[in-house]
Amino acid sequence: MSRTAASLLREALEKVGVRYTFGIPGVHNTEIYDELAKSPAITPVLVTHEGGAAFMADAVSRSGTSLGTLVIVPAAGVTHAASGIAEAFLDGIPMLVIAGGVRRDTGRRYQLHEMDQHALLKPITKGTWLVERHADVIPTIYEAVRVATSGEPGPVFIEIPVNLQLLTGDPGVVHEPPVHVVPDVRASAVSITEAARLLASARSPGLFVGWGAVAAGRELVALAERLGAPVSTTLQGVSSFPANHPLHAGFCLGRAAVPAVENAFRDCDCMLAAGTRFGEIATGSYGFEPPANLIHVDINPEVFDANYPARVALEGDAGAVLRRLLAELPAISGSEVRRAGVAARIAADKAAYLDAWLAHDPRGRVNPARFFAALRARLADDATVVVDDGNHTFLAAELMPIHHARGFISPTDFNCMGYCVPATIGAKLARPGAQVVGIVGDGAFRMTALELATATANELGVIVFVFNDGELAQIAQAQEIPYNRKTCTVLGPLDVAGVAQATGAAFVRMAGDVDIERGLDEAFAVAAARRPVIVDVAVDYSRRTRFTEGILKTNLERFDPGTKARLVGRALWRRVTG
Ligand SMILES: Cc1ncc(C[n+]2csc(CCOP(=O)(O)OP(=O)(O)O)c2C)c(N)n1
Ligand SMILES: [Mg+2]
Repeated sequence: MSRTAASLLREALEKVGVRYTFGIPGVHNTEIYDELAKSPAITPVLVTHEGGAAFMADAVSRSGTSLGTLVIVPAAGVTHAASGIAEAFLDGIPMLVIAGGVRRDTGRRYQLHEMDQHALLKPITKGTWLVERHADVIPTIYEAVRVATSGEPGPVFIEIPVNLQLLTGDPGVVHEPPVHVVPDVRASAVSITEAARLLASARSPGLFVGWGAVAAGRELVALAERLGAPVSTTLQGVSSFPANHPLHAGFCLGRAAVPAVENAFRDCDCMLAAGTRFGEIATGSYGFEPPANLIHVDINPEVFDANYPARVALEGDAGAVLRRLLAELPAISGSEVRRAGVAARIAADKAAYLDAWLAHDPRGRVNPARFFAALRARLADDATVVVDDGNHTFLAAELMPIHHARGFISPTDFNCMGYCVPATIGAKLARPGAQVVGIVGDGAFRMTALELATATANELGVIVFVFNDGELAQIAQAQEIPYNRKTCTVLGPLDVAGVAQATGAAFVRMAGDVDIERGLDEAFAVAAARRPVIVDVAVDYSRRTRFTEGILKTNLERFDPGTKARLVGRALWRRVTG
């Protein structure tokens, strides 16, 4: 029977398990929306801006419950969504991007929304497809989903011209989605044995884990315990190892690391890194040197030796490789004693770091450490914390313990401000029964705050904590010493309560430490009643994160002596002249 491409698309999306689509209808996709309205399995979510749609879809995928999907108009919808697509691309997040396309059957030029979408999206997707026949709709979606979810995941793009959506055609034979059997370990047995030998003979082994190992929590815990090794995480991988495990040392490595990591890894002579590319953020601007005995586990072989040479590179799915490694690992004498010593030192260092933060005077404002401690106490272990990009991100990474895999979602390597509010909405849709909170800087909040109207419309009880310091702090702090002036990083006033009123969210103000408990009481009560709430947190940013201090030092030292002298000279001169 002849069918439209819109109905074929709906069937394909249902068969691959899509639960939500995000986007805005236009003349090039209303046939698809009309089909989605009939679907018992898929809810099409109307957003405020396609950029928000892409961040929502990204967060759905990161939550691990279904594949984040966009249904958007060509050209303008695609360019609006591009930031979120690129974030997913650089962070290795699967995403299905479906746009309508201009008619290919009229011979007309200069149609509405006519542009080469494939050229635009090529560098920020794993693949793009233009569907040219009805019979290709379902197989194309299956193939695109395979590409998006295999190897290092990423976004894919499919354009379905509007004439195919409107007109019927031969659907071909409709199959179920194929099951792809991919070897999950490509590393050789010899290299796995070698890695096990290196780890077993190390005096001070350490684990460094990224988002690529987020599904390998059980194996990582087993390995850390067998070795008695401390564990550090990347920013994106904050949730890849439970922070309430005694061997969890904390965030980052080298100069930008928290003290517990700094001490635990000081004498590290063999590092196993899993699911990280050693990117700029992960390494605090490359501010650390791994030991010569570096064992690198990743599903993407391109990352090996890219920034740091690996003694042993193990290609494959992190969980599968680690299971093989555990099977090869001999009994290690003395690892019990090492484990107790490492854990004791980590506990002491974490307590001292927290105490130093709590002792810091927030000058009548909210002490970030006190805020995170109170928030942690309110959250269940399986809660999701979504952040944006800014100083608040690194405060959260250093001070907010995350207990659950996928419980920390951050826009990392594309580092796109504006991510948090829509991603919080996506994460809540993905896991409606879980607590989902966003933490966002006041600068990033302005970019996408109106998306909270989407939360209100969908009765989503999300809490968005706006860390309101009046500045683009992460950049302003970096300007302070070298420039001694804050060009374009001091924000004009914003009536956050007005934003709440405009979007239908509730509003809570937290002006100082004394308001923290009451503010959280109010916010969680509103969220439980399925209404979004904005909490305006008058945060104190006068104490720097270890991350910011570390990267500033690392970057300054990297300059050649002449440049260093010029920059230091300029800073000193400005300090004298004002
Ligand atoms: C789209 C985009 N524009 C600019 C930047 C550069 N940038 C990184 S962090 C930051 C400051 C963010 O300010 P805010 O949201 O207030 O967070 P805070 O640092 O104050 O916590 C800026 C401007 C970026 N990462 N993304
Ligand atoms: Mg700010």
